[in-house]
Amino acid sequence: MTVLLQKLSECIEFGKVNKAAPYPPDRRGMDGADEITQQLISEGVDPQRILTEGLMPGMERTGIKFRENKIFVPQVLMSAKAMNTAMVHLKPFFLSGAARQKGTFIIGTVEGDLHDIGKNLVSMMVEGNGWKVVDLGVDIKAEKFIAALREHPGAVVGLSALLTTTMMNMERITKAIKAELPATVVVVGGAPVTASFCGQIGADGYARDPQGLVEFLNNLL
Ligand code: B1M
Repeated sequence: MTVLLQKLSECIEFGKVNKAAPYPPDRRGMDGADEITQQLISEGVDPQRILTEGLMPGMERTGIKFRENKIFVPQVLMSAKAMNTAMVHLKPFFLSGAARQKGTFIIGTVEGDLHDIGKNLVSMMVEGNGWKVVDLGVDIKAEKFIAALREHPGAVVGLSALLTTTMMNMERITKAIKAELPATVVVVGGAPVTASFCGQIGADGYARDPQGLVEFLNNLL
């Protein structure tokens, strides 16, 4: 079973979705995340173990390689696709409460900003690391973040911005969230955002990339 979990983590790392998938070429015809996850479930392996010993280590290696520029966006997307395929089989267990997630992370691209490629990558990596992700989408105003927080008390909030103009909206959103729900942890990121900007606007954390965000979130636990 340990061997299968190891194989599953490699499917995530190398983006092997299922047996029929032609990618990556050196794994053509081999079982992918889809088949291996189903096999593990049918053998009675705890879904929590499948997540923490199979999926998460694979996604973590992907995050580290992406940070080190050893792989690029398309490879991360393939890892995320493999991850999502496996999660389809695990979700019923999480929804029924048979398996635990680390916490809830609410993310959105801030008001005025329509860029979502990086935000989606971040969402997938955080989900792949065992967090429940509530992705609000793009052009999100403070009120929508606050409404989501009321629905998911105690969640961490992530704000993404890609424009030097819209990053300014992060301050208003952070302040509005803190005014309503002061204990909320707010983390910011996106190409123009910096750690010093994060400090200036009163956010709690800055992450440069998905792996940095995962590390920030895991440090909160
Ligand atoms: Co626009 N765009 N764009 N764009 N766009 C940029 C950002 C720009 C740098 C291009 C340029 O001029 N060189 C420029 C911004 C300049 C600035 O503000 N200084 C720009 C502009 C000006 C605009 C418009 C204003 C253009 C116009 O209409 N005149 C317009 C704005 C629309 C709006 O948002 N209101 C616009 C529109 C668009 C498209 C719709 C065409 C499209 C977006 C499609 C989409 O997202 N669905 C688009 C794109 C694709 C880009 C570029 C080319 C690529 C952005 C991207 O996806 N990068 C971009 C130029 C560039 O970067 N080369 C550009 C890949 C992605 C993986 O990286 O998003 O940085 P990134 O995410 C990273 C990190 O930043 C981090 O992790 C991710 C993965 O590593 N990260 C977080 C992101 N969010 C995080 C949150 C975290 C932590 C980490 O914690 C919460």
